[in-house]
Amino acid sequence: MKQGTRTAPPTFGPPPTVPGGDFANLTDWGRVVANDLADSPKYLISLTDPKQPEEPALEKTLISIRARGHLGDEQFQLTIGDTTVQTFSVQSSFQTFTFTSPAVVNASDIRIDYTEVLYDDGQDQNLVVDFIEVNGNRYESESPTTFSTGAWLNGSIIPGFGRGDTLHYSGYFQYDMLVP
Ligand SMILES: [Ca+2]
Repeated sequence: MKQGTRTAPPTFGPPPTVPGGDFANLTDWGRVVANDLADSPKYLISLTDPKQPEEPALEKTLISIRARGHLGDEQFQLTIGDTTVQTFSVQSSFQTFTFTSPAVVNASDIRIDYTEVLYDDGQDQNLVVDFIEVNGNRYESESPTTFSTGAWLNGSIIPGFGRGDTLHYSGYFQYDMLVP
């Protein structure tokens, strides 16, 4: 079967400028213009907030512990919240032990745990913690805001505040506590 005459594909030339001229392609031309406008950067609408939230600053906490043992073979654990983060071995003279937490830590979240206490044939292990520092702020173990559970005081071991800087029995120091 003989095919009919093909229509040439439309070409989009300049718009007609002469009234009464050939408007055959005006509709196509108008669509081209509309598409061009839509693609124009000045018509692009960003759906994202240009004010991106700032990256939170990296916070970390430097914790220092000044401690020694009576025998020099004692150990203690640094506990933050309810997580033991590191075990330290002390000597018989004071040393400063440090731990850097990648998070913000309040002094009251810090506990110095002393759990493995030996008393054998007069070999009396005791842990002495002079103080801790949290980002440079010092908290004394003997402070009335320090709670401890393993200090021998006045003939007995009773948990309480400001009971010295030595743990004679298994227990802990917790700092910067609200005194009831
Ligand atoms: Ca002290």
